[in-house]
Amino acid sequence: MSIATRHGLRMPPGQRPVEGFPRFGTHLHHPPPEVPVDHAIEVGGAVTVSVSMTSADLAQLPRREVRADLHCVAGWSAIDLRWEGVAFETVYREVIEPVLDRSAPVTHVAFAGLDGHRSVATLEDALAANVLIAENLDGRPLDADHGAPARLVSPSQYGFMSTKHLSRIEMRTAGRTGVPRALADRLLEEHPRARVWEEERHGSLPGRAVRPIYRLLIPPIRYLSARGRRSTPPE
Ligand SMILES: Nc1nc2c(c(=O)[nH]1)N[C@H]1C(S)=C(S)[C@@H](COP(=O)(O)O)O[C@H]1N2
Ligand SMILES: [Mo]
Repeated sequence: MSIATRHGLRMPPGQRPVEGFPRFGTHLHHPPPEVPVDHAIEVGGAVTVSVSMTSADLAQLPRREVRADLHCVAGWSAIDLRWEGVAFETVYREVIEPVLDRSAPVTHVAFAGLDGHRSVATLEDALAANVLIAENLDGRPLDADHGAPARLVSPSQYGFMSTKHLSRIEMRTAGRTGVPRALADRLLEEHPRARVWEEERHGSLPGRAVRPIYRLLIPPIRYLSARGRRSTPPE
């Protein structure tokens, strides 16, 4: 039985399963970034004092495991990944809320990676029970291809929300602002919620309508991310 048949019933609209878990993060088409020895996740934005979280700090918090598929907006899905780390909700309650600047309501959270990738989620979506700051995948520490040393994992949203190599969490009083000007930005305009079961694939066009455009991106992304891989791909 093919994995498409085995998983057909639980696939979100317009998604197809892939074998294994390819590296699809291709920000700026570079190999994965080097992680500084003193790496920490900075918490900034609408906070009264910025906080720096090392892996030792994360280790003090209760752990959570999330078993889920990861759905790239281009249309492929990696099936049955087992992530382990700390729920973002836990980090929010324990670390962020005590220092939150309450002079204006915080509505969004931005997650930035060491490679410059940045995702912006509503605070409500980020606080969903299955959103994790993951440090382990399938029982092993994250490798460079999949976001070492820690990444966001938000399985109910398209993959671009799941920022790898997480280096900064920014509390915000607004979402993404400004109108995209470059043609590429307008073609690939991100939906502010990006929920996979609602097929929120695009900011202003119906998800179904943009499926073929996004699908065209799969071969070039595969090529670029394979070129940038840190580990050797299997033959
Ligand atoms: N830092 C960083 N995070 C990222 C990306 C990236 O390029 N850089 N790509 C995003 C996209 S579009 C997807 S689909 C997933 C893919 O995760 P993977 O590279 O572990 O397969 O990572 C997301 N997180
Ligand atoms: Mo993606």
